[in-house]
Amino acid sequence: MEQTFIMIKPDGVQRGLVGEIISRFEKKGFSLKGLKLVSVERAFAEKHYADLSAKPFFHGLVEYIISGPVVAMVWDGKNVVTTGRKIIGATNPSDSAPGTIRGDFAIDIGRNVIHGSDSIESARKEIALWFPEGIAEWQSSLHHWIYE
Ligand code: YYY
Ligand code: MG
Repeated sequence: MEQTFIMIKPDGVQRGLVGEIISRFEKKGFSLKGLKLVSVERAFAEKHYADLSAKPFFHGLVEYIISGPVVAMVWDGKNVVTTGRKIIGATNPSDSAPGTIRGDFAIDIGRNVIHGSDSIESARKEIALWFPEGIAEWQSSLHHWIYE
């Protein structure tokens, strides 16, 4: 089954959105395979966002990500990368549809609450970066009530 890396950013943690966000992925039917609260260092945040290092917002983005603890997660399920991005909503909360996490809980692009991998390949890289210790191996006993 497919996996994605989801991170609740420092604003999401500070605003008490951790339970709400986990709940949305759980209720959809996805399975939690990794979970930790971590404060990351600058070099680590720069590595996570390395693809964006030439962007004018890169410095501010890194400052934001290291400004407090984040919740790093791995979620597992059919099409979880694409569906996870849909649950999260568009990058700029001004464009995120109501019903999405960013659409419901964010206003500014630089405080958009959550990160989700944008492809299977970046999910693989991000999971390896954030969970070098590996992730849990288990299958929900509800599996056959969720998948046909
Ligand atoms: O994958 P996603 O988070 O939706 O957007 P990215 O294009 O990967 O950018 C990462 C992160 O950077 C975004 O969530 C907010 C921030 N950002 C920004 O502050 N200003 C922009 N113009 C674009 C992105
Ligand atoms: Mg991205």
